[in-house]
Amino acid sequence: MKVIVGKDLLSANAGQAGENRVLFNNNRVTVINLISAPGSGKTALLEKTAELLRGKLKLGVVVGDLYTTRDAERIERAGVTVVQINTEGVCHLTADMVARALQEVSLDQLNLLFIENVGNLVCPVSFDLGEHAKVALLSVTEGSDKPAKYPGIFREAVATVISKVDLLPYTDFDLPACLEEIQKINSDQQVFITSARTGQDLSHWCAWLEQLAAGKAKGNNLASR
Ligand SMILES: Nc1nc2c(ncn2[C@@H]2O[C@H](COP(=O)(O)OP(=O)(O)O)[C@@H](O)[C@H]2O)c(=O)[nH]1
Ligand SMILES: [Mg+2]
Repeated sequence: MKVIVGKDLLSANAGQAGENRVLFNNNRVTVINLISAPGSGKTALLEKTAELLRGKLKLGVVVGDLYTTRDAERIERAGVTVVQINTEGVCHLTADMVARALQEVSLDQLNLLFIENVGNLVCPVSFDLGEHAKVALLSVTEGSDKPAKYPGIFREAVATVISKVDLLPYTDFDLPACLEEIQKINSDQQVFITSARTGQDLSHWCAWLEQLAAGKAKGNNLASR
């Protein structure tokens, strides 16, 4: 009997991730793996980002979801090329799933590709998809203790987007404590304090994306380009 242990799965994934990265680099497209808990506002952020970057960067999105195509339909309405991956219950995207989705994308037409990972703060962190940068997103309705409880994603991310700050007055989210915790885990990252509802800080977020796409902001794997 052949037993496949987690380590084998991860090394097979790393091989495909490397191939994805070569493809991204050859097409000069910068790729972000967006990771957060379900419902924290990934799709809402991408809808707004697509509006704000229209005419500035050519954007594409690969959306991972367990079953539905609802997010892809929302992002498509914002006028962006979208490919949906249904993982059929798997709690994270793999490099192989992304490679198949890429067959549907004209990478040479894009400057920036977002991969909206499956809503989960743990599993997606272990699976390199070939991206140049991981971005974490945390909404104020989730509680300010989440960076301390799930440090993996905040350690890996080059930027953290704190979302739904329009809801701050209705929560017990301790923003200074949360920022301090993120700083303790990874002092070398950008933090954006945003609302997709009011547009707060989205201009800074989009300016940073433009810099990242131009190779002027730091990514996890941009040096390899
Ligand atoms: N008030 C408020 N609601 C938001 C914001 N961003 C997202 N939402 C809402 O939060 C819910 C989940 O958002 P969605 O983008 O689907 O989250 P995802 O599962 O991470 O992609 C939706 O009802 C959104 O309208 C925000 O900045 N402020
Ligand atoms: Mg979504």
